[in-house]
Amino acid sequence: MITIYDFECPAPGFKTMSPYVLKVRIALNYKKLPHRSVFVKASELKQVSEELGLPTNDLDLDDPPRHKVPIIHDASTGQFVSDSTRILAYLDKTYPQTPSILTPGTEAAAVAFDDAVLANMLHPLYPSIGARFTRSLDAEKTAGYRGFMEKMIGMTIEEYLANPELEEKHLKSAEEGFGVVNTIFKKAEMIQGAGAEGNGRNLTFADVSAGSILLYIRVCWWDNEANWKRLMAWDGGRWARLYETLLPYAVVPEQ
Ligand SMILES: N[C@@H](CCC(=O)N[C@@H](CS)C(=O)NCC(=O)O)C(=O)O
Repeated sequence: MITIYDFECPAPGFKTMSPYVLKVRIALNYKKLPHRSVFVKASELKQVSEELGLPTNDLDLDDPPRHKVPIIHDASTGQFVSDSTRILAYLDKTYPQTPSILTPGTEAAAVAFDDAVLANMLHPLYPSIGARFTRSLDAEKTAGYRGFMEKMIGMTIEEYLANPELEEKHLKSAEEGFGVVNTIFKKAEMIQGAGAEGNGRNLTFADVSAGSILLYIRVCWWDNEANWKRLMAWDGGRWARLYETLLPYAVVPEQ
């Protein structure tokens, strides 16, 4: 049995939200590997990790390294593995009878693609998703998050949301950023040949990487249908199709 450590998700109707944990959840469900989830409050992660003896994430090169989610414990090998991309590689290697996601030898390409997704799809939207997520949930549930967001956008959440031109500017630059990643997918599909996009083929690392960001944005905009509908129409509906493909794999199994 594999145990996956995750943050408690405060948005009503959703159980999980971290884009990095979602990458691993998608892989576990896609591979049909039995697993259980342990949910930890973000504010308690360090203390809980130290109590449970979970290692820090060394791959992010933080100085000093920090405890992060996702991290898994695999009872069948006794191993702890941190960092979403390394976990995907571990699952492919340890369970070779399951469909693979990260082709050996393509780790550098995977890291570069992940970086492109974060820079172009997530970062331009941070102020909007952060502000709306924090505004719509009670202060206790988002403790620590408000201060972080306000420092990043340089004003209070209320000031940001009272200024629709600012959010419009961020949505426009996100649309451009999504366009950059759309072009990467399009070129890959041209190389792969006809029928490369869609449900008919196996999931790729790129699907999981970009899709986990979509699932995260959906949770952050949980009460903001208008922005979500707008995003779903970008790039000829590519993101709507990817979201629909990945949604079934984002489930948290009952335990
Ligand atoms: N590169 C890591 C990033 C993990 C990450 O940043 N996780 C966040 C949650 S979304 C976290 O645990 N943050 C705690 C911290 O930064 O102290 C991965 O892909 O797993």
